[in-house]
Amino acid sequence: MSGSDQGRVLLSVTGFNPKRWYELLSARRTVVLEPEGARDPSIRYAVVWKQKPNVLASLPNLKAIFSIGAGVDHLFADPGLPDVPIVRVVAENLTQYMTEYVVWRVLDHHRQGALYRTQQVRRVWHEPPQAPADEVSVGIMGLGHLGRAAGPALLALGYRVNGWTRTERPMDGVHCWHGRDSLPAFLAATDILVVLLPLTPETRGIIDHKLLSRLRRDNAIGGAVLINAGRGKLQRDADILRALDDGTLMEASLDVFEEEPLPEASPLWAHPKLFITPHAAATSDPVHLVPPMLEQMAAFERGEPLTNVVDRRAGY
Ligand code: NDP
Ligand code: OXD
Repeated sequence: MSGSDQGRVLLSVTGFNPKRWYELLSARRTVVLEPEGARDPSIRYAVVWKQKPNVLASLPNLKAIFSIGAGVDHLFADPGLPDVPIVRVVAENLTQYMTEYVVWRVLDHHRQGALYRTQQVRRVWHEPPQAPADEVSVGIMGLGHLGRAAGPALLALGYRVNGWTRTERPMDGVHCWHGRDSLPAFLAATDILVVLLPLTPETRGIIDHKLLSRLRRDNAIGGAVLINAGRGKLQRDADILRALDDGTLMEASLDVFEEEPLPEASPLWAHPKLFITPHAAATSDPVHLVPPMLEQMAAFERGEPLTNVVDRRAGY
């Protein structure tokens, strides 16, 4: 095999138009879209987001799968996922977007954005008491590529920062806990909870009412806050509503939901204490993500190892 036929790429995407991904990948590879790609023996790589089940299983010479996102739960949902390396997105551009989102939401909750928006609508001129950042503890669940970038940005603003991980991960300036047993202590020291976990069998449904009730409510900002930009199935939407209604949570920001798009009939939309974005915290921009994917394919063909490979046993 030679030229552009060497290592063809299947682009398999649901939920958005992959035109730009197709154009940019085509600069260096022959790209095949479904359904033409099915069973094509010249396909070596698949670039995917929520691919249709069993599509990848039909490719006899697939060598590696590239996830269009940092999260790979969409891949593990496929019963026919082939046993080839999975490369996920780790990119400065995406990390920067997530840091912006986390800082934006933490600041808005801490600086009482919802209250001021309500006051403005009512033309109310009133300055409520304001807690300084160094009296507020932000706890990040998941100090991976995204959490480790958000942490220093929050520290630079003066917040106290806590972190919770699966394995031991010390981090300068951050009070770190790891493992399930330490979760209550981490939550009890946290006013604003930021969730940046991957969705795995261990983390599914972890953000429930019981967990939220362990957050510190007697604090400088007057209550507990949840910010979830990890995955929707980490949380129980109904528990969050209940927590907002019974005062367990003062406010929340959700970027992700159990069902996406969030159904029009969902009561979450209209909740006055909830700030909603449509899974937009850190978008995958093909202009930034396709070049490193193409470079990885070329390096792999030169015999070099792939990077940012998913640990299948851990599930992320
Ligand atoms: P990483 O894999 O780099 O980090 C994951 C972190 O979660 C690690 O610190 C890991 O612990 C921790 N973790 C995993 N499982 C557990 C567990 N059972 N208990 C405690 N901690 C756990 O991922 P990223 O930081 O790159 O991304 C995180 C997630 O963010 C993605 O999986 C995706 O779901 C989501 N995301 C959302 C986006 C959006 O727009 N809303 C955009 C991009 C990503 P340890 O360090 O010990 O391994
Ligand atoms: C991702 C996402 O995982 O956008 O990158 O959700």
